[in-house]
Amino acid sequence: MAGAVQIGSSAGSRLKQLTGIKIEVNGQLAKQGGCGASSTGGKASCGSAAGQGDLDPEIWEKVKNHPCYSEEAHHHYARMHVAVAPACNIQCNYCNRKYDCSNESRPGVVSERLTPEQAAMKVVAVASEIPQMTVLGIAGPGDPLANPDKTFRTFELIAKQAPDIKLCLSTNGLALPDYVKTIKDFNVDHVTITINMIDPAIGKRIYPWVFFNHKRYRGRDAAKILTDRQMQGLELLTANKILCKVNSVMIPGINDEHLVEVNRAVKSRGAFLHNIMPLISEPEHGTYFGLNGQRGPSAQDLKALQDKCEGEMNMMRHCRQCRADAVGLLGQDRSAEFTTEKIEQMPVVYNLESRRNYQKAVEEERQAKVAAKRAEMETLAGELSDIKILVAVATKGGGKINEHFGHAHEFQVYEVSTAGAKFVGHRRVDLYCQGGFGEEAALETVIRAINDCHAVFVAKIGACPKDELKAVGIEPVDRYAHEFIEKSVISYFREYLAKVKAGEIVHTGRGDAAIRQGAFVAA
Ligand code: CLF
Ligand code: SF4
Repeated sequence: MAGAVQIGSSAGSRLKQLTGIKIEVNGQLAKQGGCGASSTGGKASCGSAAGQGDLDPEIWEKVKNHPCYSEEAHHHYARMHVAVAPACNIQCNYCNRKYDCSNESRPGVVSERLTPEQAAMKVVAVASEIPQMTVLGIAGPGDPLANPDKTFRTFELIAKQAPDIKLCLSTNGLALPDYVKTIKDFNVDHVTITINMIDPAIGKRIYPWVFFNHKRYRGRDAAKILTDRQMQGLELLTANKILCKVNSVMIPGINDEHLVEVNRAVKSRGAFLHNIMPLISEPEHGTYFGLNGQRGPSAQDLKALQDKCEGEMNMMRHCRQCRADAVGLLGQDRSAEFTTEKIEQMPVVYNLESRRNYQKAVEEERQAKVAAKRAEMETLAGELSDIKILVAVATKGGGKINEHFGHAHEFQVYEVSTAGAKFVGHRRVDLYCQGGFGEEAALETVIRAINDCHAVFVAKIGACPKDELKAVGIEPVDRYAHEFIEKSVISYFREYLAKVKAGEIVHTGRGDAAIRQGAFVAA
């Protein structure tokens, strides 16, 4: 039985090698089991922004510029997906074939399905235009391993034409054990498996059927086959030193409590990162869950579960549930700029040297950001307090507060305490500024989305939204415009703490916030 598989001592030491890294907390190096999780609540990214620490150089090379495997990298580096895999071998109750795979995408039809040749052409065109695009993923719209010929032909072409791009795939895991060797042979360094349960009794409420060995299985039998294959696939990936991230969809009342057990099971089998995502279940998507009133979690529910699972294993909290044809920084989808028709008109010059130079400049900025954060943390040295606050930040990337309130499609959320600043999620919102004036209805959605935050950091904000935010107890902060996020929020927190100590303000907790489901916000 999959749940009873024990990890041997050699696998255990492999796991330690994969996850045993040093991270920086309060300017000091502390040994931690996971990729950045700190028991004090501080957080460094996978491998740490400061450098590789004692992370195996091979692993460091794989994670340092991957926007999904490193929270810190996602501020600077982009990914793209190519939609070459239409078929699927299972049915999830949160998926409607008309839409992108919910495992790796927010709902929204894939604009174009591509042949491997078209996909390779698109990757080269995007890489020429977006030098920070470092990772190519195949994530649907079905399951890449249910479409093996198209998936591996695409990887083959890209490896030849754009050799500096890292290859990534996301699968439901059913076919995975049969393809681990092929994945390794094609130099695919990163694999995501979506694992929502390890108990078939729970699984049968999520998966009505799986198609395996030319036969359709239903109910408990289907879920048992799926979980066994997922665990076997994960163990094989670990044994072959292929980095594996596990995605789980949090479905309140079905697998929410169970995901703690899933976390333990995947951690013990060597998964590098665990990404718990909220269920997307709007009725208009036509999914079984959507049509039957199954709700998704609130922001507080999701954070509480992620916090509970954050032990030795790092939790991914910056996932944007991307489309299967997404392009750009996470949270900034540029796929509409790269349709096949537009690409055919583009002058494509793939210049490896200029890509390297661009990435060198990004590295320098990353180091400057770390130095600024470290210096700010020193000003908190010796402070003792249990107070933790959440703050929302408007950013266009680069780790800076560089977006206007009215232009933000999303806000990044940081938890700040005497242990430092920790990225804990993002909230999609409607654009407030619509054609030069503020949209009142949009402001309400912004407030609902960041209602658990004490402050919102922006590059600029108008007088009207400023007053309305203040009225609901969220402080608009624009004095750190264009500065580094973490340094700024730590500085704000130091002042906040000083005011609490001086009796100028009383610290009170904030309420819950709504996760906007499946939002696609057109500019
Ligand atoms: Fe794509 Fe997934 Fe690779 Fe990233 S996405 S295949 S690991 S390159 Fe990333 Fe998008 Fe979340 Fe996926 S933010 S949905 S975790
Ligand atoms: Fe849909 Fe992906 Fe599930 Fe297949 S694995 S049913 S494509 S969500």
